[in-house]
Amino acid sequence: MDNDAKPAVSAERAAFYDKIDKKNLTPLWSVLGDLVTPEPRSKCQAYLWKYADARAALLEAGDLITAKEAERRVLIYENPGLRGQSRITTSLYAGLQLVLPGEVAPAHRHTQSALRFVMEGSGAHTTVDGEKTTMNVGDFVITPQMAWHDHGNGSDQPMMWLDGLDIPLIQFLDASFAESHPDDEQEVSRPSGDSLARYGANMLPVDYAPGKPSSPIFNYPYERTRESLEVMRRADAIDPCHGLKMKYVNPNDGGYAMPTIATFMQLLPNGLKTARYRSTDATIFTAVEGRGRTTIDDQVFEWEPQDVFVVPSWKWVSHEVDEDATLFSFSDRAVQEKLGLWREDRGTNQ
Ligand code: 1HN
Repeated sequence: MDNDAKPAVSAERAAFYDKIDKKNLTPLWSVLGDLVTPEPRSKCQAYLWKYADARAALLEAGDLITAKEAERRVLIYENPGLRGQSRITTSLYAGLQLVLPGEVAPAHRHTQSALRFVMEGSGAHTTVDGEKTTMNVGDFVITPQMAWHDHGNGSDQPMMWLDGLDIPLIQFLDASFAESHPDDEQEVSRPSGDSLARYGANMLPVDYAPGKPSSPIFNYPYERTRESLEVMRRADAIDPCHGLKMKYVNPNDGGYAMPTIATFMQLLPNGLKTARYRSTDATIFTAVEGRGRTTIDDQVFEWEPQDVFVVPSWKWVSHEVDEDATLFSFSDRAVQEKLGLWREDRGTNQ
């Protein structure tokens, strides 16, 4: 299993393989080394997309198609190692979405879970299961599986956010269901801020019984996240691999906000150079504040706010900053942990 040599193909074996191929049979010994590898060998590549490039292309798309006609006006971040598959990693999808002033992205729902991470603009909204949430830069908003959701922009500025969905995972499982709402915008049935007040104040309604696998909180505002990190830095030792890193949690059970996608925010204080680290969850990062450099194996990627970069499974990663920086990230760690597959290596044995 840990050597790549395949059994030699004699004329007799080749003839046999051809013969059984017609019956849709294949010898395991020809493919075993690619199926069960001693460690992850991903086609996913380390890569960085400059925000300025993606933003300019998306604004151009804004002149070509409306949000309504497109259903969602999004440019997909396609991993260069996985072109044509609408994937940023093998298990996750990411895109940059634009909603122009006055537009509506019509209501629909699907089995795929989605996150929004706001890149630019303020005052646009998304309505999820009857609650309207206003979005501001750095806010992390979730759309749980089969939750009705539509977006609108009543502000006078273009609104752009990073979408993250578990599309490849659901595709792999052949479990995709989707439907359009009869109306472009669903009816609002709960006041704005209701879910945050009810479930996001370190309390829960006394007789509340969680019924769904995702967090009942739809919007985790950046202001609160940032404040937590700022207070923590006064007392906490800075982790050599992560700086100060928090995970977004589901108040029902302390797990991740969604069953398939884990999300994080970390503060890298000015001057920090993190120790190298690797884990089995390929991770998508975007900077909110500050500039820095991330080394992935031997490649160096320089980033600034709103750039998006991806670290493949089991590649060594370290970050370096010359000013305070905050990084949002997401991965399939939520799935891997449930399956007992997630591994990390803090570099201490090398
Ligand atoms: C979706 O529903 C949204 O609601 C964005 O904003 C991107 C990509 C594929 C499938 C559904 C959204 C999507 C999507």
